[in-house]
Amino acid sequence: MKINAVAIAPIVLAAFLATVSASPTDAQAGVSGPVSFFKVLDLDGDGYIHVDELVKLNLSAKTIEELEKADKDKDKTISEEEFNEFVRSESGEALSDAIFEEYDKKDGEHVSYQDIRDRWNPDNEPERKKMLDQFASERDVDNDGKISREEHWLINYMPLL
Ligand SMILES: [Ca+2]
Ligand SMILES: [Ca+2]
Ligand SMILES: [Ca+2]
Repeated sequence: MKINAVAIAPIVLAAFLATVSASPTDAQAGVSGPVSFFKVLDLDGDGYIHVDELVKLNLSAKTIEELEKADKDKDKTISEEEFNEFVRSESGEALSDAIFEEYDKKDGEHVSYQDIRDRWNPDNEPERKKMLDQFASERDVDNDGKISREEHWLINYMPLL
């Protein structure tokens, strides 16, 4: 499915920016945000996405294939810089789609916060659960309690992430 960024961007972007700028106290309270996809995929938090992390997250071959394209210097790891550059390129949409397909979506088009918490937390860590809740709520720009494909994709496009 192709998403027309120009058509949806002004509405979703405005809502997203309102969400982000509405919580200036989060930083002072020690909540580091926003939570990027990179943070979700970098399980051990060392600043690089390694193949063993992708295996642990049980990603599909399709998603791994899309992710490998981000490894520009071919050193078998994806740095945050490589990842960010890639998700904002033309190829970022295909990657976002592949990741979106990782979820078991009940209606085929939306994921719930619970889906996100379950999908990216292989060791069921409480800290990670919190991070994933934040990750989900940052993406739910229309506040309907679920993440649409458009919300899921557009966030990767944000220059501030
Ligand atoms: Ca890592
Ligand atoms: Ca690399
Ligand atoms: Ca939503």
